[in-house]
Amino acid sequence: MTRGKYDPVAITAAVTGGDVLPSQSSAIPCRVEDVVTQSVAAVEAGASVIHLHARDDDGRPSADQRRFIEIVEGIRERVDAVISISTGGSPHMTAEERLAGALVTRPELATFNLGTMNYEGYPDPARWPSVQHAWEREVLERSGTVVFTNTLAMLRDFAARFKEQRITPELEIYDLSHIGMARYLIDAGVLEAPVRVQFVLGVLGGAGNDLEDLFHLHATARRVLGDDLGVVGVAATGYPMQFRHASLAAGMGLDVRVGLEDSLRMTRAEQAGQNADLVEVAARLVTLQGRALQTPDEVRAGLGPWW
Ligand code: KMH
Ligand code: ZN
Repeated sequence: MTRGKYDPVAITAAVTGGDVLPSQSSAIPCRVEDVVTQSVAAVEAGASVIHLHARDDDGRPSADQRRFIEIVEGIRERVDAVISISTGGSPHMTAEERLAGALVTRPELATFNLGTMNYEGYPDPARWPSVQHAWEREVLERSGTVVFTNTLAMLRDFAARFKEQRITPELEIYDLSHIGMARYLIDAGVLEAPVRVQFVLGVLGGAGNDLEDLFHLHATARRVLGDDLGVVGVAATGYPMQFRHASLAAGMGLDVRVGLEDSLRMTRAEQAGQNADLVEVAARLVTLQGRALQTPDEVRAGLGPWW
């Protein structure tokens, strides 16, 4: 799908994630109330999609269905937003744990990860943050051994479960091989086209984080998926690439994702105080380029009757 020069784009706020460690920033929301409050503020700052993971109160990634329900209900009571639940969860979770949140919250969207890969958040011990929680130390010590498992059998199973629940999959594309897998799954009737895609730049184990990496992935997806390529979004990790890719994506008419899941900083020296700070920057980058922000209903209209 190609958008026109002035067509609106959507901003997703990825508010907490499962990879960043709470000790890296006190802004990362962990408790249910904090995730809800930050999500509401992100919507008020211009986000129309909220991408959610859940955490325990001490910040450990959680598959607790009750917490997911409380978060989603809390957001829906206060604002209109498209809900996107992670089924990536954390590479340390089982497949059932990863599916748990999406299956109980009736979200419009859930993430759909396309391949097994190395997935390294903290490869360099010299740069490990000092941590407050024992579980964070365990995560750091597992660095170098982390595999994000997404077998073909899992993909078939996740797709079938999404279909039962009428959840639109958002295909997370970290590298070129994931485009080939998307093509295979469409041809095999596992996924229905047009597929919604998000490029995820800068995960160690996936593609790089340069602007050229986005051009290359996008051109390849257009060639391989053709008319089966639907709405495309971009998520890039770290400062300054989150903002550079947000700007580029908006210029290209692609959706934009920002949030503390992907980057903790406003400048090299300053941490974001909350997700809404990052969304405000993204909204400015979008609107400065002559594009409006899509409303949640405009995003819903683009989901299509696929599932
Ligand atoms: N944490 C991001 C790098 C998911 O949740 O399934 C990728 C992500 C995928 O958001
Ligand atoms: Zn995520």
